[in-house]
Amino acid sequence: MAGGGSGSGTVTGNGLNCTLTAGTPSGTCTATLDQGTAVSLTATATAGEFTGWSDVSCGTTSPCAFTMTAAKSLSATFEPPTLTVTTNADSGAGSLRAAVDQANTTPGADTITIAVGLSAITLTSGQLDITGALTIAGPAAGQTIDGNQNGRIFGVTAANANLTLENLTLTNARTTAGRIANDCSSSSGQGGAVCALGELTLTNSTVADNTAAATGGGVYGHDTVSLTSSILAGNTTGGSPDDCGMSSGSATASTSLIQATGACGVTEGQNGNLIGQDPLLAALADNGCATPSAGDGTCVLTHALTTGSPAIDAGSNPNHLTTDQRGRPRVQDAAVDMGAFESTQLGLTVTGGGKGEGTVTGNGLSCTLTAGTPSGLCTATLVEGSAVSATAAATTGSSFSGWTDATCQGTTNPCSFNLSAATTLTAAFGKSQYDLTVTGGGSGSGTV
Ligand SMILES: [Ca+2]
Ligand SMILES: [Ca+2]
Repeated sequence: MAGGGSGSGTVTGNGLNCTLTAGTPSGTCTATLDQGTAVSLTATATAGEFTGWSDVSCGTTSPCAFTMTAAKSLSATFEPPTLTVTTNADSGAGSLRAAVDQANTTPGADTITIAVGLSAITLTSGQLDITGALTIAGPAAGQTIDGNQNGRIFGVTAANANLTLENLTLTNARTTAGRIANDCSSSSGQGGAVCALGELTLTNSTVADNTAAATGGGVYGHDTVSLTSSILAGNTTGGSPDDCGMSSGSATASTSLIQATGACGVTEGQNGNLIGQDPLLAALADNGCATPSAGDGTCVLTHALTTGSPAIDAGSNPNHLTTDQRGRPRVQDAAVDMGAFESTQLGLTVTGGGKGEGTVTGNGLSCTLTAGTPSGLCTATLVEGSAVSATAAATTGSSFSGWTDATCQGTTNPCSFNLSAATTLTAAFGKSQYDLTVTGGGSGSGTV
């Protein structure tokens, strides 16, 4: 017998009692049988599922039955259990904590996927210990994991374990203990959101607004830390910016942004990295999503990129994700954005009306309208959801007649709204009008 797949199981029958663990056989995996023996082999998954025999005549049928007519080698493939998070509860069936526990006790590498339609997962009973090889990702959408100011989010507590995070936001985690060398248990304080004794890989993820008491406000690595198209920003230690720390060595990063300078030894400009720049993340909020929660209609909470963020269109998409963590298209505008959130750029355009002259300013606009003809900065590109505040002001000799578009009407300034689609504003200015009166003097008569 031989094995395939990354799961585990047993094959029994005709004297065989073979255990297959991630493709490696142990136990009694060979039997010597007489010509013409009727063989019947049963495959049983230890965890996960049996996905088939190498012998096409048996396919996925168990037991696999055949007659010995020659030496025969057969392999059985087992895949690990599918671990899907179906609730945003801290613990219990379908929770991320339960999935991590199952991954830890299942031999071999595991992948946890998170169902769509969950609002943020908020941890209320402390960090999730990782003791094996684990990937946490969303099948179609990512997720936000909120540390609730109540401990770290992930502790990779075994040096031979590793953790890969894809399309996730980690926020609001806080450690309060001091640094303990080579310890990522909840007793130690290095790494506000993640402390990893083993390898840590972040792809298309955002780690923001976490706090460590010791060092590495966002993440702390003892082995290797690899960042791809990810954002570490707004994380602190002792009130000072501190996004990334390592016990030794340096992180590898590409198309990633780390706000704190010097973090993890990554330098500005290499591999498309942006170091020491503010990604202009908005506060954690419901920024809409493709699949709101069936329960209360809310969406996963996200840190939106705001207008002018250097992370916009500066990322990469190594896993060919089709959606961001809101379930919106992962690639919008020129390229994928860094981090877990993909922004949508919308145009804001100003046109004029009337015979007079005036200006419209705000949100990067500096537009002059002369008898309805625009000049200057009359278009701006803003992130969807931006708060627009545009002010119309007449120049001397003109008066503001009002906004005359679908979004704003009347003479109220500023014209304020949240940008949800490409929008054109129209400001009308009239020429001032003055009374000219002629009166007469003397006792004669004439014309003017
Ligand atoms: Ca495992
Ligand atoms: Ca983009």
